[in-house]
Amino acid sequence: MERILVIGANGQIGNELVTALALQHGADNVIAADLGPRNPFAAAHYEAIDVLDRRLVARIIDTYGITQVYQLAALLSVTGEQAPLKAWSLNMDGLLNILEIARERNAAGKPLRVFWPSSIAAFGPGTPQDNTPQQTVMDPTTIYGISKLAGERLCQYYFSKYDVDVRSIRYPGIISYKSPPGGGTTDYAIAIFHAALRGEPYECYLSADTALPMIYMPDAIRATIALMDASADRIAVRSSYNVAGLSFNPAQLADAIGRQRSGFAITYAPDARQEIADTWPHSLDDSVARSDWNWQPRIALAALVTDMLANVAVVPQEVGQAA
Ligand code: AKB
Repeated sequence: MERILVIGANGQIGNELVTALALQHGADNVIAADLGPRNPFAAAHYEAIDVLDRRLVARIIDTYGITQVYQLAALLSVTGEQAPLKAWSLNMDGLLNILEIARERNAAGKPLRVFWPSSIAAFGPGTPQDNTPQQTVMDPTTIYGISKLAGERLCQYYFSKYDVDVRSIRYPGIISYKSPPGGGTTDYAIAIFHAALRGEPYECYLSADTALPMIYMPDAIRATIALMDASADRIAVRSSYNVAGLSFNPAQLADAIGRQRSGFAITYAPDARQEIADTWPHSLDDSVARSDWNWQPRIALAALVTDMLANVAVVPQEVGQAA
């Protein structure tokens, strides 16, 4: 029986992951944790903890007899640029704390399986942008991307040196409707739906032809859980796996929305986020994830648009703007 701790549970991924894990393992076996007060999760347990407090995290892990930790707490690409030192400290020390706890537990014969999210932000201007391979040049330009690349190397290091069973995905931009994203470059692909539902035109902060890899939340959750459920001998990559969902640019997304919401209009006013997006891949080669643990995306663009339009709540202000 697994006992699972999700740190960063109030965030965009954490919120939906907790629900999915509670369905799979039973609500009593999932402990949601974050800085703030509890969200109304399906999980039976909630702990207010700071991932930077290693002693407290270790105590929670012992108290609940945790066997798997998902460490999701992080600052993303846009908010990271606004507070680079805070982003570095949270993104790196948060991961290191969990890896160190896992190392100690391995030594004590109480292994802990760890999930940690990397990102397409770990790539950079020297990376081939089309069908970006699993192994390639990685020269990130944002503090977020640098922390993701360093984190990938830490994951590989703790696996090679201490046999820590750590697993990771390089998430594309994640599109979802249940909770807003928090300060990413790919957030336009959510904000655009809110504008469409308000019946307003959308002013996009990226240019019309800026293609980026994206994934719909149900696919992202499926990939995450499939990777964590795979037997260890299937996991050949201990840094982080490329996982692709779909790939499109703002003009293609606006066109797909326009087919289902006639009259929808988009304008373009690229800002500083354009410079970040210009260094990221257009699309990913995820053949290694497909062959290692049978990854297959399910949701195509038209179906994603239908589902988002049916489920996004109409909110008064746009989400996904840089603060
Ligand atoms: C961001 O835009 O910063 C994130 C990411 C791609 O990791 N969504």
